[in-house]
Amino acid sequence: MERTFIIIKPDAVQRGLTGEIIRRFEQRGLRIAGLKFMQVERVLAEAHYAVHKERPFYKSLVEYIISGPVVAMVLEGTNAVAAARNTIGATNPADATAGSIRGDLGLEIGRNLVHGSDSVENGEKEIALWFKPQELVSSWERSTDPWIFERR
Ligand code: IDP
Ligand code: MG
Repeated sequence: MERTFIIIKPDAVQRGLTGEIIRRFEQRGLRIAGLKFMQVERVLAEAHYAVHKERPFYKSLVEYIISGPVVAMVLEGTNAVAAARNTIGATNPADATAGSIRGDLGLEIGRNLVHGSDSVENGEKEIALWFKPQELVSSWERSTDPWIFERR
């Protein structure tokens, strides 16, 4: 089962949107495999966003992610990476379509509410960075699974 890594960022937590955002992923059919509420340490934020190190927004991005607690999540399901990215919407909420999390709940790129992995490979790397193996409940049997995943 494909897995993806999600962060409910500090702005979303502060705005009381944690439940609303989890609801959208659950209703999409994605299954929770890991979930924790945490204050992110600077070293972890820097490692997570290392690919953006040379970008002008890197410093403010790290400050944003450590500015308050976040919810870190692992979701699994068919095409979990692409499904979650579509549910999240475009990076800039100004460009995100209505119906997506960013399109419905945000206005600015620097306050875009959620992170979602951009590939299966990066997803696995991010999961390993953020979660210990024993913190994950992978491939558990959800009673609705046969109504969401067609097994052929
Ligand atoms: P993504 O979150 O949609 O994958 P990335 O390009 O990976 O977008 O950028 C990571 C994060 O960096 C974005 O979610 C956003 O919070 C922030 N970011 C990206 N581009 C800009 C920018 O031009 N200005 C300010 N923040 C940005
Ligand atoms: Mg990204």
